[in-house]
Amino acid sequence: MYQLLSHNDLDGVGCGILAKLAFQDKVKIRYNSISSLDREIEFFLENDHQNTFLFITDLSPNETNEQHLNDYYQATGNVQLLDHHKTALHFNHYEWGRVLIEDEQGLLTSATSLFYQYLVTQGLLEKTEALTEFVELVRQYDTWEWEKNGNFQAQRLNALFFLVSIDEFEEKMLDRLKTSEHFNFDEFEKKILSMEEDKIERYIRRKKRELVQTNLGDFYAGVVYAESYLSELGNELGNDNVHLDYIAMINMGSKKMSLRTIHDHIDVSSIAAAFGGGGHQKAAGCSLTEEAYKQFVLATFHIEPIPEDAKRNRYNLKGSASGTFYKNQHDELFILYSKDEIDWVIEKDKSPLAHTFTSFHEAEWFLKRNFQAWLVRDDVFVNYLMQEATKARHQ
Ligand SMILES: [Mn+2]
Repeated sequence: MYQLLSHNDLDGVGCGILAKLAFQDKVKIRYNSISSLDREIEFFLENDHQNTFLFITDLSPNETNEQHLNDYYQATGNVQLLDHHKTALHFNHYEWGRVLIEDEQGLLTSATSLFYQYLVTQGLLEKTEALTEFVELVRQYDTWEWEKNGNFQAQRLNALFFLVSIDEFEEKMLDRLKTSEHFNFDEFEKKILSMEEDKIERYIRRKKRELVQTNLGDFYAGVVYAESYLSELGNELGNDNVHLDYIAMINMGSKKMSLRTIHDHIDVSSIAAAFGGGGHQKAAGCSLTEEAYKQFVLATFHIEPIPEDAKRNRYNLKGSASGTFYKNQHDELFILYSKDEIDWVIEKDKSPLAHTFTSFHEAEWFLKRNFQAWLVRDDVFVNYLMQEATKARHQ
């Protein structure tokens, strides 16, 4: 017999689907959240399944269970952990641990891609085209490579995963992977997926208006309350607010916090680790501990959301050397311009700041971090210019 303990996200369930294809009814599968895994491991070890081979994928146990699993491995040889999270790298010290973030070709891995490779290499599963395509979609979604590649099939697969129950998803996928030559969505799925995409877009648009900006330690963070579509939301908020180091999405109901960054130089897994959580460099999570609550909720509750930059301007445009207009909540007006296209200047209420910048982006980054200003709409910009012109005429 086999037992698989895996994560309850698409990548974790991808492992479950592979296990069912490889072992059929000889495998028992339990999907877990990060926090429920250790209970499951204890339960497994207490119930003494000496002949059961245990797989753990996409998640890592705590120190106590690490020790107990090693004892179990010494006694039976029946454990294999496969993961791709940076916070799990120490499991490579064990014969039964394999944690790989990047494969031999330099591609980021996912638990599903590692498990697929493992099962095929061990002769437990036969490689097929449909299966390889499915595993690749899961990998691209889990590592966010789909975005770079514009691979919306991967995003759609995850959307479908959230639209149906895990059981239903497993059943649909198993059926397709066993019978189809290639991995595709059917007409009905395409229809509901397009409805779902509209819904996600509306949700994200609403959440964009609720984002608050705060300075925490060395970092500037955007904080928002959210419980759905966290990957898409975190990514869009990050891309819309490149001046923020990371986005913290707080789910008050489950008392959990998800962190996302779009920046290569920020590691949100280390920020999550400070609150007892973990994850990847660009996506991590933790419980909303007392301390996290104080910093991210209590201290930010009074802060007004940052208005978004005006979207449909024709005149007040970013990067224009003659000047781009911004405003903040204290009604201060900022003009960002360059006299020589080399030095960029921020003018605050008509007097230039001492500090100059080497690019528009650097200047805007500084402005947004320190003054929480947003790009004003054309009408504000035009009114200002008209007032100035009137003043000049009367002088
Ligand atoms: Mn994963």
